[in-house]
Order: sequence, then structure tokens, then C-alpha cells
Amino acid sequence: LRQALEADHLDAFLVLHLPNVFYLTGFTGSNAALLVSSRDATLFTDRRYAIQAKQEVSARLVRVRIVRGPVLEACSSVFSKAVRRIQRVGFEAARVSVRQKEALASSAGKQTRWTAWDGHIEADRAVKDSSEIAIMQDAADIACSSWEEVLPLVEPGVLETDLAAEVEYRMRRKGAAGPAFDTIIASGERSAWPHARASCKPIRKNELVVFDLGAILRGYSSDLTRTVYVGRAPAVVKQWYRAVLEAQQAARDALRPGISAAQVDAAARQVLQRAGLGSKFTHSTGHGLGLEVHEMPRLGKGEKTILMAGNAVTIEPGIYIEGQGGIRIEDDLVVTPTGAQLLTPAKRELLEIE
Ligand SMILES: [Mn+2]
Repeated sequence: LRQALEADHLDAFLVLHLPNVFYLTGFTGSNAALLVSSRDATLFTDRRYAIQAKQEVSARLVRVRIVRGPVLEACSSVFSKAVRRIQRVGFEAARVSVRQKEALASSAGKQTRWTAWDGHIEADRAVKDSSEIAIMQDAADIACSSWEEVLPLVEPGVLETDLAAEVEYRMRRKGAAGPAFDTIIASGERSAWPHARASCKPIRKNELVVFDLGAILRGYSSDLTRTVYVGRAPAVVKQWYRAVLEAQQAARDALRPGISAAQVDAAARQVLQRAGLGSKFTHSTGHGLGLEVHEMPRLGKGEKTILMAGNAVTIEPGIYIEGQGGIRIEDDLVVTPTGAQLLTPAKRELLEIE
């Protein structure tokens, strides 16, 4: 990070985005500002986190300052005290509110020059090392086994929220810090909403049910989607399902270092287009996964990012047909030096639950 700052002629970098603070320091509290300069690093937080910060943050690398007022105020007081040494400061323009930026600028004073410096930590985070991948594998295992355990509970009459609760309970029992996002259980017509939260709707016979769930483990998220049919699936549903599965397989097969994110997206999209379902696939093929559920790289149309070993991504094409239902199949994978490694081996063929 310091080399990158120097290359861009910055004296310091102010980090407010908490996943970035965690990545750089290990601090998991909810209130923090981290100032990294060429010579030192200071984490500002409040008294609720005094003991926690001492345990989570290496005192050798990062000084912790417990402050009484807003962390941003304390942080900008550093600028006015170190006017010679810190003049050009990089900040996360995409993460800072207009009000925060104004407060920073006015308390730091005119001598401080602010430069939007986004995406650098996120780019580092996009490449996972083996210890991160090991945690992500465990988070993926928790999601897969929790989904499999809940399948026997799927029957007409059970509510979407019942199934969501059962999934989340099981993930917790397996050691998850919590769900990575609000568990999606979307049945019948609602399965055509790509991001439907579980509702009080009962599952009925002859419906598609989309499960989209993930666990947080030691900061890292998993993200798994499977679609089942309650009853005997009609031919048209089987045809849709086959097309989505084939699209998903094509994108998984394409995933390797050196390929662009757009090419992985195109691999899935072409299959659905050939099946006449291109217009029903209304989102991108996947996204980076890690400390956040959606992070770099995005696997979508026109994304020029070249994938490299260590990238952890989802592959999740889906189709959504208003009034009828939706189908999505999502796995988590890590790009390896020769291809990709699957983290979520949960059953992928169409399950007809009778
Ligand atoms: Mn996803």
C-alpha cells in the first residue's frame, strides 16, 4: 500500500470503508478511521472498542487511538498537526458522504489536498491467498450443507420465512457469524424476482423455489443459489432449467486466469441466447466474493478486467419469467493457476420434490 501511495505522490491514505479497515488491520469494530502514511498507521475508534482493538490490531504495525468524539474529527486534527509531512491525502471518494468530506476538508485546513483514490485496497482484496481461500471453502461448506439439510422440509404449506429461518439456524449452528445477506427463499411467481426476500407466502405444489443463501465465517462470505421444483416439473420448466444449467456450466468451464470478466459473462449469455432466453437473463453472470458479498471483479457485459489466480467469484446465471417464475444456479469458485476450483459442490441437477 505504501509503495502505491508513493507512486501516486500521496503522503497518506484515509480509509473509512470498514471491510478495507479490516483487511488492513484485522479490526472488526463498526466505527473506525484508519490513516496510513508513509511512516506510520493510526486507527481511530471509540471507547466501546478499546479492549477489542488492543486484541485485534497489531500494536507493532498500527497505533490505536481511542477518541471521544467523531473519529473523523480526531483524524483530521492529525492533518493540522502534521502540515509539512501530510499534504496530499488519498481518500475513498466512493465511500465518503458529501457531509463527511466537507467536515474533513474544513477541519484539516486549506493546506491539505484531497485526491480520490478508490479501488486500490479492493483490487488487493480481489486476489485471495491460501489462508483466505481456506476460510472461504469452510464458509461455502456451511452454505451447502445447510441447504441440503433444509431440503427435506420443503413441502406444500411451509412458509418461505420458515425455510429461511431453518437455513440461517443451521448456518449458525455450524459456526457462521451470521447470514451473509438476507436469505432469499422465493417461490412460485415470486421466484421471478431475482432479489426477493423470504416472505410469509406458503410454498405450494407445482412451483419453483429459489434458495439464495450464504454464511459469514471469520469475515468471509459464501453465496449459493439452487432452484428446486415442488412436484413433477412440466417439460417447459425442465427445458428452462437445462438451459440455465448449461449456461452456468459454460461460464464455469470458461473461468481461468487470463480470460476477461466479459468473456466469462458471454459464455453463459450465449447459451441462454441460443435457447431463446437471452432477454430473461437480466443481471450479470457473477461477482467477486470475499469480505463483501459483492466485490471486485464483476463478471458482466463489457467488464475488461482480466481474471487472475486467486480471484474468488460467483457464477450465477438466471432467467426470470414474469407471472411464472425464475431459475438461478449459483456457485462460488476460485481461479487457480490452471483453471478454477469449485467451492460449492451442492447438487446442481433439477430436484423435483414430491
Ligand atoms: Mn451472488
